[in-house]
Amino acid sequence: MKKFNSRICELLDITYPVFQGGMAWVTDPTLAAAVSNAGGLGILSAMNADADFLRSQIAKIRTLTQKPFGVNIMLMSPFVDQVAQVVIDEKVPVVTTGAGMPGKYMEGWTQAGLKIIPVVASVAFAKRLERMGAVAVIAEGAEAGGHVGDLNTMALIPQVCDALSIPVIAAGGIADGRGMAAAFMLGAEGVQCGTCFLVAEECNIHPAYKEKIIKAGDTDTIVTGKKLGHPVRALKTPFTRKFAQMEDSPDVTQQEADEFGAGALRRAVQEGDQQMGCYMAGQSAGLIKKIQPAKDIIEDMVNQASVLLKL
Ligand code: TUI
Repeated sequence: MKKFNSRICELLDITYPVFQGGMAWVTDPTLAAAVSNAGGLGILSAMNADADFLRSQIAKIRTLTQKPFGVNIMLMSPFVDQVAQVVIDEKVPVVTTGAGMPGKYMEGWTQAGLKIIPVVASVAFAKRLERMGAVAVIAEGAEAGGHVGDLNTMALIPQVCDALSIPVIAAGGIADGRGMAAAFMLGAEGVQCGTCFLVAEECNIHPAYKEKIIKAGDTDTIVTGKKLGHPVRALKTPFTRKFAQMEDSPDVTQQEADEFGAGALRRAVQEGDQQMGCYMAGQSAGLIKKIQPAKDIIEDMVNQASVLLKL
């Protein structure tokens, strides 16, 4: 296969410009190392956990791969200050951020020589982070799973590419080589995928979660939390239907919605809870048909994309 014309591969010393998005409760060292060993960038999730948890995850991944890997810092985490220091102490090769503005950490991180790649959902945000020293941005459209912004990938990516000089990685709705090629046509130099890695053999989520992704069709996700809480895309299940009903009710408070949602992702990932689990997934779930090793997911994607892009 010919090489992708991507600054991302040179910048990060990876073979393929394919990131596995950091997903709370999902991306453990086994999955992230499998992706990095296959030539992509595996990304651990600092999620809502403390410094000790992240330190142990980093120690473990270092036993599983010699290749670069990333850590995703979820900026709404109550432990964000702690984990922001851990990535410096551990000299993590790449740090991605999500669900907020990493502004107050940027100076410390860039002075420590870390490569910071924030997730952005708008042009204004992307420009600010370029000025603050981000080496690239991940522009994520609302087709993505989990916490989402307003704009869709098709409109967001070219506008962010036009506004920045640093490379842009596209995310949201990309699960095969067609999506990857389309992202490159829009100006992206890499892709980040989450949903398609949920069904990787090395992904240690409950089998019921994988089965739901494989069975999902095009219209089987919904965004809840637009009125109460934070917008989150997940599979339509009893949990999301109940959450949507609560949002429509004038009597339900933000606190009640938060309490209802607390722990719902963990219940899906670890217990396969059919009633009270929140199965976060992107609109690309309808494209995903089988469980396969992370290496095959990546190679199928880059092979198809390189044919389409005539590389
Ligand atoms: O962060 C994500 N996806 C996530 S985080 C998460 S954990 C969670 N669980 C329940 C409720 C909320 C979060 C699950 N999935 N993706 C990266 C991402 N970041 N997508 C969109 C954004 C984003 C949106 C707005 C980044 C910055 C932003 O700035 C707006 C502002 O002014 O803060």
